[in-house]
Amino acid sequence: MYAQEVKSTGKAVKSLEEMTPEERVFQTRIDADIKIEPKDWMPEGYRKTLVRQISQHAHSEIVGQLPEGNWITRAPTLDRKAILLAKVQDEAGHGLYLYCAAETLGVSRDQMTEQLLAGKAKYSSIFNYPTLTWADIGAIGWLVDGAAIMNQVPLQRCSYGPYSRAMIRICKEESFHQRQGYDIMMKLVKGTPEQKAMAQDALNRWWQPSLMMFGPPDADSIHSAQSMAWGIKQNSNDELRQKFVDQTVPQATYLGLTVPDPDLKWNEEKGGYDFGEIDWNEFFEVLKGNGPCNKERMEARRKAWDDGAWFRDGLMAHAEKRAARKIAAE
Ligand code: FAQ
Repeated sequence: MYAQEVKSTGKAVKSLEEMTPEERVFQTRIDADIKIEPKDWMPEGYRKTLVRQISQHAHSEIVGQLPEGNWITRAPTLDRKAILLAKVQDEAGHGLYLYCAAETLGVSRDQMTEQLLAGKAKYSSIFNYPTLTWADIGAIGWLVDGAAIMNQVPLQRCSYGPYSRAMIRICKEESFHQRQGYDIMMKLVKGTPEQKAMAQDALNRWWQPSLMMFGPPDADSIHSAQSMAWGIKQNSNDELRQKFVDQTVPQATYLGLTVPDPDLKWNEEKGGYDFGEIDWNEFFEVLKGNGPCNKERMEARRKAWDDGAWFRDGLMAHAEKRAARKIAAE
């Protein structure tokens, strides 16, 4: 259905008539909601788009451990520490499922990591912001995981089988992440005036960056039309952003917090909130590497890669020895 709608916008998407016979069979399969599996024929552009998106998604999960990792040693109670540890470990796991899904497209994890470290692959803009207080951990769970779920639930229906299956498991875990973040916020708003102020301050700083997670406005989204025609994306960036705002504003009200947007207003006619202009200049600066923590995040990843070299070498040597022993025994 989307393929048809998007094709009508005429944005870099071939009509069925313009396709080669192989492309036509492929597109017809997607339009019939039949999953594409690794050994199936696929257009090179489809493969490249998936490698780009899945690897960026994987890098985001891995880099996304850093802002919260910053608070593991300073969590206010033993329970909060255990919960945060489990959440950060989940994110490592998500990164691994996603790297595995991308590997089915013929790219190795080492290649993907090299692309990240060379600045050729991106990770989500959101992880370039600092976690200054404990309330930021609540705000990340509530808003960042909330935005991630809004974006990822439709990805469970992605046309590429391995990605869609990875997303099913990831979404289950993200729901727990979102609940734990909201729970932190609940505790803070019921605490002292200083704690409530801390929660408000975190919302003030994380609101706009969370809205940016959905990507540039539809008019500037270079990949959306083709990705929607291929059933990789099910919704446009603006559609998901709107759904996120509509879902999250009542949650802020329940917390007794104020969304930092003077233009936020319920629009009866559209059945959703109108909201103020997002600072897209800031978004593109963060993408260019000029966000508050870009350098720190990349340094951490580079150090982890370099420090892990001996371990990767050890694993390879062990695998080679086992393979040689197996051949000798045959
Ligand atoms: N940050 O044409 P579009 C998480 C880039 S996981 C950085 O609209 P597309 C879990 C985009 O890559 C969060 N770059 O692109 C967690 C493209 O540049 P390129 C990650 C961005 O792909 C929670 C250019 O702008 N989630 O949070 C961003 O159709 C808590 C033009 O954009 C995913 O990756 C951005 N926000 O749509 C972990 C979900 N937005 O590649 C720890 C999967 C756009 O040509 C703690 N990805 N760009 O150089 C997607 O759904 C899509 O890729 C979008 C972007 C929606 C992100």
